[in-house]
Amino acid sequence: MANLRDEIRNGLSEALSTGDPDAAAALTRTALAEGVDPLEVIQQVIIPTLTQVGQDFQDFNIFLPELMSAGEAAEKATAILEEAILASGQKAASPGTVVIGAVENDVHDIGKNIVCMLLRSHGFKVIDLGRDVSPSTFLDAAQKEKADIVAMSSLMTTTRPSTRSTINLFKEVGVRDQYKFFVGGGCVTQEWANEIGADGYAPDAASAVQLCKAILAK
Ligand code: B12
Repeated sequence: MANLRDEIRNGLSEALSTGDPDAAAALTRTALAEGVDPLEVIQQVIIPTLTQVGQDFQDFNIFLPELMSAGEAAEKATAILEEAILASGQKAASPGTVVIGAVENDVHDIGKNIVCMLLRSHGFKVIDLGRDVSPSTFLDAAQKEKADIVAMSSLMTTTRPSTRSTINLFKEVGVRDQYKFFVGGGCVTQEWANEIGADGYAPDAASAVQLCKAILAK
């Protein structure tokens, strides 16, 4: 795999932070055409740039319109990277079925989408429920799809409690033990996972795949 050139790294980072989806798409395609590993683009450019954008938003250096256009540019770049990752993925027998979504009231889905694409590229059957997913939607999908794992993404302190209410709903109907529950996303930690009785937490998409594989191997 080729190295990511500084010119592309800086250009893509600039395109994301200024919210230029066309430039972001063009630079992402150039990186792929030069043989750069799509995961490298995610880890070296997309995640650090969005982290900085989030910090700038929090510090009032930028406002909602800028945050939104950065999000749109990042969505465009990750969609191109997703195609590349899926195209190169080996089609092995599925290790299991994962039902995944961004929890109720949370519309952040860039990170969840990266988790989905990596799980798919490792052969998992992934049922992506999208964003703002209610506890009952998680429950219905897990039962219908006979899922092994229910994975919840939460990016905001205000939506984090939905991870707990989702697990609680499964408990109330007496099916909690039929599934493994994983949580992730910016505002979630291992401590939070322990507190709500989830089976695991992962800080990034690559470790989410390892977590899913490890739990199903048990
Ligand atoms: C882009 C963005 C947006 C975009 C989202 C576009 C989209 N389609 O996702 C838009 C503009 C829509 C948006 C809106 C808002 N946002 Co916003 N947003 C961000 C930003 C800058 C980046 C998020 C992101 O994509 N990160 C990159 C991805 C790759 O990282 P990630 O999501 O963490 O995912 C990785 C891991 O966490 C893990 N992972 C993720 N999910 C899962 C799930 C499982 C099961 C596992 C195991 C692992 C895992 O793997 C991923 C890949 O490695 C963050 C800042 C930040 N630091 O996160 C703020 C941020 C999350 N937003 C914030 C806020 C406040 C908002 C708004 C309320 C703003 C407003 N006033 O309207 C709205 C809320 C909308 C809603 N109801 O959800 C705050 C939340 C603060 C808080 N304390 O909770 C943040 C932290 C910014 C800040 N510092 O203030 N936002």
